[in-house]
Amino acid sequence: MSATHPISAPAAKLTRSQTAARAAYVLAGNDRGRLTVAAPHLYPHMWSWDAAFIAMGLARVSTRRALTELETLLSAQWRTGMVPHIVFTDDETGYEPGPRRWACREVCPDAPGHVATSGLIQPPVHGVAVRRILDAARIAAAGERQEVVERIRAMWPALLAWHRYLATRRDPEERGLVTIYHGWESGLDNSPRWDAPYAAVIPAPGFVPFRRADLHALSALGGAAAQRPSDADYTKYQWLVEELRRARYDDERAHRTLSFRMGDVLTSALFVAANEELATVADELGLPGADELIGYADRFRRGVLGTCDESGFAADVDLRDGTVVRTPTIAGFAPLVSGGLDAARRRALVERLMSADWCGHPGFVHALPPSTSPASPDFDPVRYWRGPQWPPMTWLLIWGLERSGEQEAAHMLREAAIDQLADGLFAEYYHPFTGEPLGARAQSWTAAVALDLLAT
Ligand code: 2M8
Repeated sequence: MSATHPISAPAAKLTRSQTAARAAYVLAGNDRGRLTVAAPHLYPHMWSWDAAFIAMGLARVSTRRALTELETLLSAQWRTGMVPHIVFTDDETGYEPGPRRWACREVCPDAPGHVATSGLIQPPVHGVAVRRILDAARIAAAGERQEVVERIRAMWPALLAWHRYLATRRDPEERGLVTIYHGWESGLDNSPRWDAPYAAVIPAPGFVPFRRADLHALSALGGAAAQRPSDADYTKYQWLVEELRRARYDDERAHRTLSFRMGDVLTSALFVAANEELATVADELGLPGADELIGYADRFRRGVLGTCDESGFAADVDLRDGTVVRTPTIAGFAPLVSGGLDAARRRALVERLMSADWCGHPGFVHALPPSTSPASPDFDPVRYWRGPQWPPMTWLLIWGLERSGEQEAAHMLREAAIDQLADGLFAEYYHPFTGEPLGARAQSWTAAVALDLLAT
């Protein structure tokens, strides 16, 4: 096991090549052999969508190591096809909720027996990573490319099973929206998107929340409590885990009993894109399932577009009563990832993204997307997904803009992102008005997107 490399602020902004070198150093420090921990102290395990971003970054260093990341994640896949949101390392790290709290193996026969996992999902960006690893292998030696192709072939059934799981058990009514059972499943944990639905999540009397390890992990940096979700939020997060455990992680039961059941528009858009990316891999390598994947992409694109207002801004749907939940959060830009808007609405949405209500706020240090609009009363510039700028989100929007043919906006965001990352700290998120690093440092997915942005 390699030790985590210490990281402190460099005296001056780094050059591009220095930033890339330091990003690779951070990933190497977080490498535990066959997986990369999401962050050294705060997140000492493998997270599902972090792993996909990490694989994209690693692909710029070693396509072989990048594939190992995805193979480790997929080796923890459930019998249903579900890819869990956390794969726990062997360590007794103190992260909460840890394996004992989830008790997946104990209560659900679909959970893998050889490794402890959580019982939730995260956004399915893995297909995007597979596509990029295959592309990165184009410039590799013939032997390496051959190995990459063979290893993608070997993981193909698991990838298809993952997408089938999402398209069936997480969209049983075929609305084209991925159902999530917990804000954690969205990856945007305490986003204002979930404030209204969380009002219906009421812990049973006598429920005792566990100790918050996150605040302890960040205590050395100061100001942790203001940068993380509140205690009230955390109690609800823990209660929902309890509800899921009581439902024995059974999707059919969860759909009937959980007090949080949302159609997540951003996850759905990412699912569209991942299906399309994987379909191109299927075509290129002669693998089965391309039509099925395109079918899923079409259904979920219709689902995403069905939530949009006249300007193309998307919304989530409360699946318990059908309410459309419209919030000024970054998820509204989902159609820039899924595609499908007509040119006029797409233009309007890009203009909105670059406007003073979003990236173009005159007070921002970097013209990058905040997780919540600064024009919203719910905006909080330091608190996690309620305002700060998150490099992986920036990456997704750059990628989406490039795919939609919006090269100019993509270029502006790319340059601003590279400038933000030249602080060399690879923070989890950044204060939009001061540029200050927030949350964890040496966060793996931040380092990974830096490597990718600097290589292309
Ligand atoms: C954050 O979520 C975890 C729970 O899954 C946590 O706060 O403990 C989110 O930012 C999530 O999107 C991310 O994948 C994870 C690890 O970086 O941390």
